[in-house]
Amino acid sequence: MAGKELNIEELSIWEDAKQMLLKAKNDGVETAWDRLQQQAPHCKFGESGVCCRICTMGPCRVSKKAPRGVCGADADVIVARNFGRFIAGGAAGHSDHGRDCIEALHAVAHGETKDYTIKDAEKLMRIAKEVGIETEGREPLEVAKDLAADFFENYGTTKGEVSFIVRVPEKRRKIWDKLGITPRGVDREIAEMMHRTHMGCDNDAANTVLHAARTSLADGWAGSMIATEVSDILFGTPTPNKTQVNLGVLKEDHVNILVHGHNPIVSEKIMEAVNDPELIALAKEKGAKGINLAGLCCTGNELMMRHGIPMAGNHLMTELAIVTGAVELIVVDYQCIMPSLVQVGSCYHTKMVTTADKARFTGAEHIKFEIHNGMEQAKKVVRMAIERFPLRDPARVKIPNGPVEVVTGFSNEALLDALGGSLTPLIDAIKAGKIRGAVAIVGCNNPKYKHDYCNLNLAKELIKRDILVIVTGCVTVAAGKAGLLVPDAIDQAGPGLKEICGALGIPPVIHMGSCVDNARILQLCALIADELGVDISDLPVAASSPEWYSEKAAAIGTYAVASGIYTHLGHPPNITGSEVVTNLALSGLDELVGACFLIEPDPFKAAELIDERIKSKRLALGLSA
Ligand code: BF8
Ligand code: SF4
Repeated sequence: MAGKELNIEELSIWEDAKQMLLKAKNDGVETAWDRLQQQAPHCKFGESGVCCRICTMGPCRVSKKAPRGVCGADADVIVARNFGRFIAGGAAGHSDHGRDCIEALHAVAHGETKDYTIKDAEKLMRIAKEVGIETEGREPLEVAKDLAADFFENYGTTKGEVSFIVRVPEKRRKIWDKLGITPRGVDREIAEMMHRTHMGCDNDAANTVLHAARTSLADGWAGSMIATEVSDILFGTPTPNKTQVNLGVLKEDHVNILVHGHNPIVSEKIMEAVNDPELIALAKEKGAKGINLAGLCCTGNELMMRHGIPMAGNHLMTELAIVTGAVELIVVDYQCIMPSLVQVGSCYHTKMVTTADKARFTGAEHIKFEIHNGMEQAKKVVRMAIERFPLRDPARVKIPNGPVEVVTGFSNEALLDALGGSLTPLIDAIKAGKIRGAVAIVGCNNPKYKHDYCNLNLAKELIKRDILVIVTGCVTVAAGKAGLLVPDAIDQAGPGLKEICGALGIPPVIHMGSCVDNARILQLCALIADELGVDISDLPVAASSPEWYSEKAAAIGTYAVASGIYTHLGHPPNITGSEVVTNLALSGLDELVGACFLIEPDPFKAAELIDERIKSKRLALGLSA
């Protein structure tokens, strides 16, 4: 390890993380924090977005001394192109995940698999009707065929606009139409982004940024939204349930299996396989008391939302979960899986299994999951985990104590149920100023921050101010570990929020799922805007990703802004080398789409600034501040 010794106290706010960081150090295991130190200081050209590698006349890095690349592109063009491709990467991730879900729905509808079924036929019919498919007197499987076909069309170009455009408030649609950013199709916008950013195409930074917005909208209102809705149809729409979070959910006397990644197509089958009586008997034969399944990151969020499977941790806990020495196997699909997990696993007895051809890791075992063999493959994986239990070295096992209770499962359907069937109580509470607004805190960890410090403190500050917080993605575990995801947390909320959440029996911080589930939040905002007869940008709402790291998080932030939601980020994307792009992000977009980005690393200051924005929106609606 290069550089000065890391001060563990400074790396994370959590006891379980700190214990494992110490153990990692003693066990000689390298973590993301060590590698961050090796990478620092970061290249300033890359950081500000002015390094271009788009053609072989370069690479070019522009500066005051050399303000244009070989082709003549200036900093604005280079930054906009890099940003556009960054957004395309994120949109591709969420949306390709969505496509995998449609493939499963298609296979179920056409009788090509017995491993997956339709768990929520009511939702299937409801969604089909919403996007204009005939449902009267038809069998669910017949409707599912049409719905899968319709959703596949959202990826191509023949429709001219994505199916869930029907959910977008009228005023918002007009804004998009006027700017020419109504999303036509997922693949079309992503491919066009790649085309525009080839040398010699879109050389107007603002124009490129607008297409980045369009690309992100195809993610939010199509790719991610489809992933969420199809997952609900196939695996059930979440309803409130209780479970636990942090590394203490691992069990010393059980075979421990972790699921990591994003698509429930894999994790759902693993969950079923760990309940297989034959496999449980085998685990006992090998000396374990049973099989324990826990989630990491977004696929963990999916299982937690729908089935109350406990979560071991978020992004920066993935390496540390293996450092417990108690994990027999980690099974992954795709996205946000650090390649280092293979190396960390090899320091213990932990096997890493990959399941998707598009996300293979050298050194991991590949067990390919397909729609027709998901169950068989899941059993293989679980059996492999059990076989490894005798290899565990008890002397190297340390599981931090004390998992924390959480309540999860707040789909929009469940939220409506909790509200007694209509949005009216929520809207009345907003009008009365008891709930002053709502903020979705979403996304990641990033070792550049003290782990979860910003995620947690922003959530705490907001609920104190009677602002309802909704969490998705890795922020969920932060909120959960701090005890904010239980009804008792109303004691930490302001008086109005405390009263309303207390009466409804819900926590002041509501878990709405994984990162694709941010689409649920878009839908909720649209429903509230429609109810009030206003645009989404008129609502006293905001989004935030304090510790974000990924292309996907940037795509989410961009579609939130393009949908009219003011969005806070702890740090900017790599755009600061361009005045045009930076000004657009921080203010120009406000005039164009009614929302912009706020960059603020300090969670307390961010809370203040978000609160200011919420105040101004409330006043504009004729409500008290
Ligand atoms: O999609 S919050 S670290 S796991 S990118 Fe990744 Fe960020 Fe976690 Fe899920 Ni979302
Ligand atoms: Fe350089 Fe232009 Fe090529 Fe980029 S596209 S590498 S700026 S010559």
